[in-house]
Amino acid sequence: MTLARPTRANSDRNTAANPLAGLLALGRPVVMGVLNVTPDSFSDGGRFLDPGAALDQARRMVAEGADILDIGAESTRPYGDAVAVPLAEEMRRLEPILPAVVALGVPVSIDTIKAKTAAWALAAGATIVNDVWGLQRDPDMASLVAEQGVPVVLMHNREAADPAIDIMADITAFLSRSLEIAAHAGIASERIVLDPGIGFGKTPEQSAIAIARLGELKSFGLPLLIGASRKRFIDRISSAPPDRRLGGSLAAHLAAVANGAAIVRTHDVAETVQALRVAAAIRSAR
Ligand code: HH2
Repeated sequence: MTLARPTRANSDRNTAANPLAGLLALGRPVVMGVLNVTPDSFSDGGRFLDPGAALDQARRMVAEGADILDIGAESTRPYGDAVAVPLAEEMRRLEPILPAVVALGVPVSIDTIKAKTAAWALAAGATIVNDVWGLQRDPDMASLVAEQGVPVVLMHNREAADPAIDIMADITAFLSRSLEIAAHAGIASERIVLDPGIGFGKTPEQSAIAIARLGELKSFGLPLLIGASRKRFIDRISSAPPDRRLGGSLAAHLAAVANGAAIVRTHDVAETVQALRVAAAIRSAR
C-alpha cells in the first residue's frame, strides 16, 4: 500500500521555530494537557468556563508536567449531542483566557475545526493547531496552517460509527486524504502529527482496535498522538462515569505509547506523567 506523504514544498514558509520538534526529541512521550473552556464537554463541561478557574487549571497542569496545553472552546463530543458553537461565541470563551495561558510559557494548541478561530488563536500566541476533522471540514484550514507555518494535529473522524467497517483501513484512508490536502497546501511534513481519533465515529471495540493496532500508522512516518482520556469506550469495558475513568485512561495511554504514540492528550496530567515515568523506568530496568 502506498501512503500519501506530504512534500517539503513551501519549506520557505515553514521556517519558523517548530514548538513540537524539541519536545519530540526528548526521547519520552510528550504530555498534552486538556483545557476545555466549554459548558458541555463530555467529562469536564462547565468546570473551566470561568476564566479564573481555567487559568488555575492551566497552571496546575503546567506544574504537573504538561508539555503542551490544548485549549478548546467548542465541545467535539462525538456522540451526536454536542451543540455547534458560533464563531463569535468560541472566541468569546477563548478571549479572556488564551493570552494568560500562552503566558505560562508552554506551547499552546488550539482545538478547533474553524480556520477563523485558529487564525485568531495563533495571533493570540497559540503555536499548534489541533483539527479533529483532519483539514477536511473547513476548506480554509489547510492554507492557514501552511501560511502560519505551525504544526498541526490531523485526527481521523467520521460522522457516525459503522461496526461493519475495517476501522484501520478507514483511518488510513482518511489520514491519507488529510495528508494529500496538507501536501497540496504546502504544509511541511515535519509539522504534522497524526491521531486515530479515539471515540470519534468508532464503536467502543473500534476504539480499542485503534489503540491495539496503532503501530500500523507508523508507516506514515509521522508522530502519533493518542487521546483516550476519560473516553466512553473505557466505560463499555469497565463501567464508570467520565470522572471515574482514570485507571482506564492510564491503561489505554500506556498501551498506546507501547504501540508507538509520541504524544498523549490527557485531562489528568500528574497521574499520566507518573504512569509514563514508571512504565519507562521499568522498561529501562530490564
Ligand atoms: N478528543 C477530544 C477533543 N479533541 N483532539 C485530538 N487530537 N484527539 C482527541 O482524541 C480529542 C481531541 C474530546 O475530548 P475533550 O476535549 O475532553 O471533550 P470535548 O470535545 O467534549 O470538549
